Amino acid sequence: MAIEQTLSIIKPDAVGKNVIGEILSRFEKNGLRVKAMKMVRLTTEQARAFYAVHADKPFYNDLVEFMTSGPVVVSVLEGENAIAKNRELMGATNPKEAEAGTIRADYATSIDANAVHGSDAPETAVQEVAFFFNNLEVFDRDA
Ligand code: RTP
Ligand code: MG
Repeated sequence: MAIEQTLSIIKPDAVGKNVIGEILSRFEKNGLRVKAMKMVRLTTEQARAFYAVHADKPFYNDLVEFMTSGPVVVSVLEGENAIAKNRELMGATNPKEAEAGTIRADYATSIDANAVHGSDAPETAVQEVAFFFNNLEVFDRDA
């Protein structure tokens, strides 16, 4: 298994529910380390760019509106198989389908307000980390 980095976003609904710490704790308890972190409020332009891959989907405008509705916590998580591990901890996109004990099963409200984002592949992870952080903001493995 490879050591990977992945981008996590704690979405506005979860920040609003005051469960930032609960979610970060799940990452830490499951072998992921926080290597970079910040709280930001995305502009419409930034949210559109971040989710550009979904530009032709019917839910795109709602997604952009939701992601700009309040602050989010963006972090780089590192660990063995971090991309898949994070998505396993997140659970299915639709919280109604998310396995019990996953972040979305416990904290998501709906398919739109679904608590967290996680990169879905090595290429998107690299792109998404670079979208939010420069090299100086992502700390070394042992730091
Ligand atoms: P994410 O990108 O946020 O980690 O979520 P994901 O991979 O599980 O899901 P994805 O297909 O990439 O969709 C991105 C986000 O768009 C919203 N969505 N709404 N109404 C709908 O049918 C629908 N489908 C997706 C969700 O908020 C999803 O997280
Ligand atoms: Mg996705």
